Amino acid sequence: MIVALAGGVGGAKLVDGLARLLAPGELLAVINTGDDFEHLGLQVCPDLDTVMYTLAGLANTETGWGQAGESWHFMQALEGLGGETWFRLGDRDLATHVRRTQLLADGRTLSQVTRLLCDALGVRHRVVPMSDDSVRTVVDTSEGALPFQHYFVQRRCEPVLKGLHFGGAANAQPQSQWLGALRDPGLRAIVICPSNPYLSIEPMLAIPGIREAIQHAPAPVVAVSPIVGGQAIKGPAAKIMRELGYEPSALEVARHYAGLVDALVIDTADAGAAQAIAALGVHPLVTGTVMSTDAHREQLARDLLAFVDGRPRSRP
Ligand code: FO1
Repeated sequence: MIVALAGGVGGAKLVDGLARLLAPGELLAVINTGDDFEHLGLQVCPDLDTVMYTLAGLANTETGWGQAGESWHFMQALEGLGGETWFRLGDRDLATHVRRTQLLADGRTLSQVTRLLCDALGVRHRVVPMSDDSVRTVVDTSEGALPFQHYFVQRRCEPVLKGLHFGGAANAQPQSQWLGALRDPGLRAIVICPSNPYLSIEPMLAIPGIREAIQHAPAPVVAVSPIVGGQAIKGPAAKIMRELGYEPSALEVARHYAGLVDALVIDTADAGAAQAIAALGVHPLVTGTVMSTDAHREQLARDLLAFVDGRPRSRP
């Protein structure tokens, strides 16, 4: 079993690459829910939806969120009624939020709802939230504390980021399949996908018991750097790293994950950092990590699986 931790568009692409190589029973995609929020009375789960739409072949690859080929009648009509339209909800995407909100209101867990939505969209691989409990990322900025989507979308990440906290994480239980997989002797590897370490992966690690479960897992842990050549492929990772006082580089990502991972996959553009990364006790795996095509997604997944199968865990 491969357990892949992901959030956002970069993570979804690697999950897709892994899903193209692995049978549904061989992959568990665990998704960040810190970005979730209630909006217009709807429960919105952006990272779960990005992965689900990506695996269903419905994702809008230009924006990295929502569905391709959307219509926007709901947004236009809502604007005419004076409603909030800063968070763009396409007509098909809206159906997902309405259906999820209804199923949750009927008492189902987020895991059960996600499975029902995946089944309806023909997604056979397992996609689960990091927890069925509420965890909400709050961004401490120069303008005070902002709920994640207000920072990320409404303010377009402009306020200077001072810090992050994950409301509810301390009382959240890890999703049951995830915890079980981390303890399973048949675990093949844990993959930390090229998502924003601070925004998408940290909320998962903030859930009690998760860091320890990963550290004691009977399999190699490999992360993929979301920073290539000092830049994030998409999203505010580089800006956030600078505002947190870190230089946006693959080496800094290695420092961030050192102690938790056996290896870090870096792009050929960052091959010069390999020695310094190795000096941290993190094995550098240099390959192409920019996934512009489906073939790139599959190739990165293939390189990663070849690496993990050839290398037992080496962390202390
Ligand atoms: N991101 C934006 O920058 N603008 C939007 O209007 C927007 C709408 C949206 C609707 C549904 C959804 O699932 C995601 C949406 N996102 C939007 C992206 C979202 O903020 C991010 O995907 C994650 O929260 C960060 O990875």
